[in-house]
Amino acid sequence: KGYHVAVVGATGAVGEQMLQTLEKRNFPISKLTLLSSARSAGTKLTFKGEEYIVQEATPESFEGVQIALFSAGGSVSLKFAPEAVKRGAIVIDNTSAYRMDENTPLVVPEVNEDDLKKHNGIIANPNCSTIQMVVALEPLREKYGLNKVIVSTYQAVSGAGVQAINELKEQAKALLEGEEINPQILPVGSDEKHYQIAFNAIPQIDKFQDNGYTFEEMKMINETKKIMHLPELEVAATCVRLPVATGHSESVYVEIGADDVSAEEMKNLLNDFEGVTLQDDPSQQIYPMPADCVGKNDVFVGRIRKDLDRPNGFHMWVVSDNLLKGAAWNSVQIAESLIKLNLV
Ligand code: 11C
Repeated sequence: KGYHVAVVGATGAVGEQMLQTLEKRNFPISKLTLLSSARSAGTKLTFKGEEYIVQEATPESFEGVQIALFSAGGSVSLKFAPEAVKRGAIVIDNTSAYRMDENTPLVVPEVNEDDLKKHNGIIANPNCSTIQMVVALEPLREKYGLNKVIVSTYQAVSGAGVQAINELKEQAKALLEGEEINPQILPVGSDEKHYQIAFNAIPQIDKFQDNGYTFEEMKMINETKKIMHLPELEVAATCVRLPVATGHSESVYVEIGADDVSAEEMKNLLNDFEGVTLQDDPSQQIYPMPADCVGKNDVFVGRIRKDLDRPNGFHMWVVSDNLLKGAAWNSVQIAESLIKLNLV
């Protein structure tokens, strides 16, 4: 017994991790359909030792599909997610297309699994940098309440896709060999200017909005309020791209609703929370780093300390594999929750 599952965007950086995660979790699949844009159609992929040929997505591709995992860009989701729903599928969409739609739940199972019950066919998977932050914030919200969050991110290039990973590798090699580079992809493929990412830091992820924040920063702000059901929460974000292949890091400053909490209590609280691995022992130089988190599903938290001026202020360092908890694993986890809650 299993479900007819479709993966849309199967050849992308996230699609690859979706297939690996479905395989690792032994997700109950009776039939698997792999879809992509016309450009990648025909690619051969292996799942559980069997070869599959990726097909170009059309409305008819979703005939009989029960669970459709989308990760092929917002325009593909806008075009095909309604077609999949029309044919009876539940869509878990890993793009920003439906995240802020008020009829679409935006879900991180550790935080707001119950929102799945209100779905109308589409469930949105949040932005990677938002997901890892809300997992680290949720135990604090539950116990003390949250007043304010200020986050600065240190994000990996895989968030911008396979081409960005290749751009980092090619630039690093070229620069080490004293050759010229010709940036084409980062910070944003469709923007006018492109900058060196190897041996650099770029304080722009996604396009600038009229308010001076980038779209990535606004995603972190708006999605956090929606997922946590805290429309009044004060949130500010600065998002920066680093020459790291995979694993987003975040420096998070948070003000909670209590003044008398020690760093030790905070560490215990986070340590006990499902989905969090605490790595915090300055005496042994233990703290999370992206290189250690690649391939793991958890959110890693360390460097927890009280603010020196504000009695309710805390600082922490939050790292996770952006392609797993930030994307593929959170999507598959949503699918597992849907099965557990009898919603599929
Ligand atoms: C990045 N966070 O690191 C982006 C990628 O809205 O799902 C994820 C884009 C999204 O570039």
